[in-house]
Amino acid sequence: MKTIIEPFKIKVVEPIRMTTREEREAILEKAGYNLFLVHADDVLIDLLTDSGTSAMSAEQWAGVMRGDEAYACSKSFYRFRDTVTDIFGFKHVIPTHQGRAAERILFSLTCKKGDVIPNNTHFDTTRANIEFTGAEALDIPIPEARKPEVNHPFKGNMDTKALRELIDRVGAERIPLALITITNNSGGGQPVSVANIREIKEILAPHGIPLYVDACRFAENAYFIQQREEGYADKSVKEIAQEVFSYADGCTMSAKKDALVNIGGFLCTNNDLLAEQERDLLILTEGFPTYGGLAGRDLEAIAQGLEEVLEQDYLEYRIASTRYLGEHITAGGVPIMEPPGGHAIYIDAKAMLPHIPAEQFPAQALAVELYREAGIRAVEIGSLMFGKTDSETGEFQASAMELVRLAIPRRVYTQSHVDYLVEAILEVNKRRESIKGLELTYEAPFLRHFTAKLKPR
Ligand code: P70
Repeated sequence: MKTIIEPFKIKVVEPIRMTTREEREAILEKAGYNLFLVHADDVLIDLLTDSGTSAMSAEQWAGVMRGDEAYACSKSFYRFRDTVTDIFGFKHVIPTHQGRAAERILFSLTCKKGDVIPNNTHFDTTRANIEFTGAEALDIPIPEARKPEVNHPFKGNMDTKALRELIDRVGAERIPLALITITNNSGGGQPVSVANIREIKEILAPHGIPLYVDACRFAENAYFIQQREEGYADKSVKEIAQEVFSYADGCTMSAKKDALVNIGGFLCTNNDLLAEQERDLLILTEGFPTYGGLAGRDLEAIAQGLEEVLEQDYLEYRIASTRYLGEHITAGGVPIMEPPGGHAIYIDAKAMLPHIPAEQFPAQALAVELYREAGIRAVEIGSLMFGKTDSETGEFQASAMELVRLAIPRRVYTQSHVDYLVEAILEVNKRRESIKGLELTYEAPFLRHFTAKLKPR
């Protein structure tokens, strides 16, 4: 059979509700044209994020019932730890309430002012947590990564020449660690190849710089390797993931993505001394090291989710359904970040709305328009998220790209939902020339996109 189907049937359903255009207009105004501030009840199809929005399986819910809620050394912790160790292979596994808690603990112990932390591309909380320590978060993706229209099988790769130059320029002592984000979220959900990760490790090792993986979409990344990288077609995604992690010294993980759960994360390392310091900090702010701010039932659900996410049928369906959305909107003339990514399709708002300058947030304007048209909630990944106004010169620094990310929650929407999305996006594309820009009326000092208020120009 050629048709790729959802490899599950549906046991529990949740209603979704359509609003009228007039209602949505009022909702947008009240929310300051920031979709983070729109009530989920007022959203028909919610593509704000694939984080924490997965549908859990019957086995995961069974795990929730089995969760051992002992404060210390619960049975659920050992199931969680053993599953993580089996796939990720690191010596120490530290549970945290989500990815950014792992980031904060890792960076506050390793980074300081004057340091530089390279990555293919730092995502929002990773960049903010590094900058919060005074260190610099540096993006060095391959040049193709910044050109939406260019096709490349591993567009998430790091520019290894730039990594070598960085070490020569600033010296290894100012680089306490390097990161690689799989898949590259700010850059279109694009995968990183094994060859690239191996080369990064070879560059770092002689300088004693550890490599950490920002691992939240590791299974989708491993599937792309299996499909695209020479020599991996006959390996299982689990074997590929194990190989990827074998080149690293640790990882941060938001379990809200590829562990198919609604909350959770973890931090791993092979460094004994660092692990000890991490556990001390964990006790201070998150919880005892065998639960780290999670309930025993959450640890069970993560362990089960990590096994399910590596199933070949699941990944085949997952990547095909994302690609389906991408192919249908590009066939209708909508420019996207090519090729379609793993967890999301990214519309290239710079190309679609060339009449809106970066300082008027074209991708935010497009995200607002998709909500206005059809009750769809997407997220801006552009100058609202990553742009800055220099506090001294008042000069506006735009983000490299202006993207609208349509993130697909795992196992949640069906093909007819995607057909509805395609219709709505093509409808908005027809009248793209009439879409107007936005201006900021309020912004927080960091991670401004979460709470910003805007108004139409
Ligand atoms: C997303 C969410 C979270 C994330 C990530 C990478 C590569 C770490 C984290 C932090 C964040 C988000 C963005 C827009 C709307 C809603 C949510 N990414 N590293 O959707 O993990 O959230 O568990 O602290 O992508 O991409 P955590």
